[in-house]
Amino acid sequence: MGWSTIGYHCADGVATVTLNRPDKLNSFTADMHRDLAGALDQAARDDSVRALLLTGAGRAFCAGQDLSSLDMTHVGDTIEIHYNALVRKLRSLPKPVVCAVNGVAAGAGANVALACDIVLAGRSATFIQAFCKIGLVPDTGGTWFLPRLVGSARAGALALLGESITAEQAAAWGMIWQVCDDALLTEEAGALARQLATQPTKGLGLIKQALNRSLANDLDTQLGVERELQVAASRTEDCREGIAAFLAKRPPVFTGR
Ligand code: T3D
Repeated sequence: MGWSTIGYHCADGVATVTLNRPDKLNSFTADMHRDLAGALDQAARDDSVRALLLTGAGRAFCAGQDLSSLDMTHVGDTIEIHYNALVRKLRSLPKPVVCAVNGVAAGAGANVALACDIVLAGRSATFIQAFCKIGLVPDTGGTWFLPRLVGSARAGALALLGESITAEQAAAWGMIWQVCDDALLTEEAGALARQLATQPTKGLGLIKQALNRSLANDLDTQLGVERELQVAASRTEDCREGIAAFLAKRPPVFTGR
């Protein structure tokens, strides 16, 4: 597929996407954005892919924008075409996205992780809203995700101070799902993604949609959303299989349809 900055590997229903510029801590260039977008599109199209695992090569997850290739004359375009598009792709992918944060996640790198559905981090990983240190504003959804995940007080301090927090702190604050020993991160994140890949994929995609929409809705509107999405879920083959298996007291076999 010719993606020089991204690793892409499919097995057991899981597409593993690896940010692969380890010498520059997997920081984003325009090429890496294009490669990552291509990989996400490929995973979205491929029905045999039923979960996605995003991680980084080497000692970092991602250090955000590659500052040596930042184009100061087209910042708005870069944000819209690359970073905003990436967040939208991750959020709207109708399959679960697990993020394995294997090291430092800084700037847009931290917020890419927060845009994923379930975030695991190695114990030595750190999260840094590095933007304020160079006179920039958190992007890649950071100002939207952070207050919702950790509350305004912590979001404010993280964004204004740009201090590094540990994976354990991030988990304690509800910013991420779990911390794993570094040596076990790949195995545990892989097992989680493989488990998700055996589940009712369409139903999981609809759950993502419901949670995304809830963040902008009042309760009454959201009850309507749940009704709409439950009707869609109830019409899937996997829903029929789940109920039949329960009633027959046997394990379900979900196909993702
Ligand atoms: O238009 C637009 O694109 C705007 C969008 C902006 C989105 C953003 O993400 S802005 C925020 C950009 N990111 C940062 O400000 C973080 C910069 N990096 C760091 O603060 C530190 O590197 C880390 C805290 C992430 C890690 O520190 P440390 O001490 O573990 O590693 P290091 O020695 O600083 O970095 C190792 C190498 O990676 C080094 O290269 P060298 O000297 O070995 O050749 C370093 O320059 C390079 N590197 C790290 N981060 C970046 C980078 N190179 C380019 N861009 C980076 N972001």
